[in-house]
Amino acid sequence: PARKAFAAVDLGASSGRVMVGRAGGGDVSLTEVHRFANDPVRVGGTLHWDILALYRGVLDGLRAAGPVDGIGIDSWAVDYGLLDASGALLGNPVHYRDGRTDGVPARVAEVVPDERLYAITGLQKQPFNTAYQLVSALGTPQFEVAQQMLLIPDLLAYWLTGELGAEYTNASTTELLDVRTRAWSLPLISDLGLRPSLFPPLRQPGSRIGLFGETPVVAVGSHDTASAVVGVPATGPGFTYISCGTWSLVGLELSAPVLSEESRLANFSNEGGVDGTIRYLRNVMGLWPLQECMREWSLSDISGLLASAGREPALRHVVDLDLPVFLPPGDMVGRVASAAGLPRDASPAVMARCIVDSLALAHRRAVEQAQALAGRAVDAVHIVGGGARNSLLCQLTADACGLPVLAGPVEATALGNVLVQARAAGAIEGDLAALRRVLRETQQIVRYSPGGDRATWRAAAERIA
Ligand code: LRH
Repeated sequence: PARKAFAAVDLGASSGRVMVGRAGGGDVSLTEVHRFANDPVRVGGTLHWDILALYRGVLDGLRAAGPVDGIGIDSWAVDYGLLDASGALLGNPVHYRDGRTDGVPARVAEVVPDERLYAITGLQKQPFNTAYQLVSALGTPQFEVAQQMLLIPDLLAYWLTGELGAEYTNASTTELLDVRTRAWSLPLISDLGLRPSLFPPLRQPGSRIGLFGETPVVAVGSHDTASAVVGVPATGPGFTYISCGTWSLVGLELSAPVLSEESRLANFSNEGGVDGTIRYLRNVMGLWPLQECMREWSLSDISGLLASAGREPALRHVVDLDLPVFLPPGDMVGRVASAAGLPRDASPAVMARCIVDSLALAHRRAVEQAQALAGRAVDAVHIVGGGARNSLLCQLTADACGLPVLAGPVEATALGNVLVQARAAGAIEGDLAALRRVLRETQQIVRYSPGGDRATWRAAAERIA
């Protein structure tokens, strides 16, 4: 098939980019054409996304991309905008790290017990799930007049095309979708006191949304993690992935959800993947604590910091990064130091070492739990996303898990976005295995063999158990 060009819009928690991917036959390549900051803004005590600045970044990027055969948009999950009856946006979307959902999960559990919520949705319990955000908005003037709820990529696609819809993989993170029927759960929506008419019809990755000018806008795995999992260059089903950036999303690709009580208690999520797969994964705190510490130290050179962290003794200070105390922004240095028993003015190298060691331990725990809960053994761990560039973290994750780590591509999300568009446009053919073969043949992948002492890692893992 002839090569075609696609624009991949990929919005992350700290920046957005527009990439142009060229794909055809057995080849895919990417060029970044525009990158812009994503700086949240606190207004009236609430942390918001600056959605119009993001939309401007998207428009500038699409202009820089020039003529393309398609446009696909992905972003972080769970957050949304509300539209009024005329289609106008009601207020700025709220950031999922805002505190407005404090106490909401407990209140919801009195109406819909956690066991029932998990049996229906299969979703991890996170205070920022869309369901909890919407419940926290109940009764506000804005919510009273809202007619439609659009997740972030669906909102941007609506502005580009005028078409309303909810892409399935991202909708699966709302905690309002039935994991078995893969449709909105109307009983759950009404038990939560929400109006079913808020939720637009679902659309599947690969379907056409509409036109922006003359260019088709195509639904991709619009949840960034869904696109990242498409972008994992795995050979068979026996792999674990870690989509590592602000978050580490650690898990398996399955054909059916795991809904056991053990799975619920371990807070594993069954999110919707491309081609009907289930992304069985756990949210691990990821590079967020390190990014926040760097912001507080006014440090921007991560490779220098990691080099000095690499010279610090291993596993001296470890913390359980999955504790909810690390979720919100603000005084991350103080919170990590106090959890680690370090002085607040410990050197950045010591603190960074503590965070990276702790993240490797959190990866180990999630990799082991995923296998045990799903009853599937794996022989390799794929790290994709920005974290694949962090060789200290990749090596420590290999050591901690006792498994080889295959690192790369860094741009798995944009590649997954482009591959799904390319397949819909007929430029590439085949199932996920075929798409991944293209990645193995074209992308750089670095292998880290497990080293270190098993007993030392086991003992360290017990310190955060
Ligand atoms: C990663 C991510 C993750 C969600 C979180 C809100 O960017 O989409 O999968 O849990 O953001």
